[in-house]
Amino acid sequence: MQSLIDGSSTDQLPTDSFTCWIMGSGGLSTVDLSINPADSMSAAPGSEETVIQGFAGNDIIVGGPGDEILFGSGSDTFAGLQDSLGGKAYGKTISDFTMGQDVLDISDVLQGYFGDGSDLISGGFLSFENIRSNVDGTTTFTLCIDQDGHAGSSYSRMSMVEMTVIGLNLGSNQEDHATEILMQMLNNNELKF
Ligand SMILES: [Ca+2]
Repeated sequence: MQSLIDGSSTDQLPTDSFTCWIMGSGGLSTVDLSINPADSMSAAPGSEETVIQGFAGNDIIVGGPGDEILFGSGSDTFAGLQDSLGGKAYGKTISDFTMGQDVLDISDVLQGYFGDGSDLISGGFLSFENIRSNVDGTTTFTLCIDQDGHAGSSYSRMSMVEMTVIGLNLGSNQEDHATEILMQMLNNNELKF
């Protein structure tokens, strides 16, 4: 950790990080982390993000209130994403969401949703934005959420998490990609709502 000296042209922000290893014994392991990142909101992207990493095995990775990068191996459930909402600098990043393995739990974010998931886009609850294919075959997008959908007026659309996903199969029509992502996640039971 470096010292931050006000007023010097050679100031550098401290760049601490830690890794949280969650080791289970065959079942699910849980951990609740409460993290207050440094107070600067103007630092370069990444420098104020906390990295939370699951271990091999099946973990429930619960985000805290700060800007975080979440990833793990095994079959992981990513939750606690409601803490991304509301003025965070960068929000959450899930860097290795794997189709057929991982689960995104937004059950505590949605308000009053009782559907089967297929109308999450049309109902205005979810939007998949800035979808782009990476050279390594993964897909990256920003998942935005309106907690009570088009019909509710208590919440409006906010960016929730940037996800890089392994194993999506997207067609050639860009306008279909959001629906394709939603349906593939639903078909794999990878969206808990
Ligand atoms: Ca709304």
